[in-house]
Amino acid sequence: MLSYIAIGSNQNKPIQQAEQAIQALKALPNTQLLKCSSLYCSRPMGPQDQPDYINAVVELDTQLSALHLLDELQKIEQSQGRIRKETRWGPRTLDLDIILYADQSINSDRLTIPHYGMKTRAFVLYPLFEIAPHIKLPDATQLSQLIALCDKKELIKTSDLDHSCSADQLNKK
Ligand code: PH2
Ligand code: MG
Ligand code: MG
Repeated sequence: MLSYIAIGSNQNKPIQQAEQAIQALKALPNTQLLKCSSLYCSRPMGPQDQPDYINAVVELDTQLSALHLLDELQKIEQSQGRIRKETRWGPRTLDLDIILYADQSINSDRLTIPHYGMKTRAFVLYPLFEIAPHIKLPDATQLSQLIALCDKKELIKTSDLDHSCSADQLNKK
């Protein structure tokens, strides 16, 4: 099954966290990592008193079920020091979200697929569009339609970070 995973980090060297997560995703059982977007830097959604985020999206081809994949992603989050807190949209060393799993719609206690926020979040849509510009959601919405409606805001590829960027961004390098 093709599945797309959104990676996010804003703690403890986020670029390294994202790169380490990509290596861990490559090593998942019965799974191949087919594509990987650039890393992007963005302002935090939610509480503003937290560092900028690094985000990316990868494409997996996996034989794991969606729930088994979720178990594996949570193991990776934990191995990279994720501590679950009550604060909604608060800082985290690593967040791995299944945004799409084949053409399935899933609504269970543990899993909502497509990911509930993906349709409006630039830091998910643009990295996804980079690696899968022609995909559709289970409800037949084209990704390109969502992109057309979504402001890119201050989403910057980390490879484009330069002297004009904030100290906060440069600290992540
Ligand atoms: N994740 C959050 C909260 N806010 N902001 C950005 N820019 N990127 C994220 O991945 C993100 C966020 C909690 O999951
Ligand atoms: Mg998330
Ligand atoms: Mg999550």
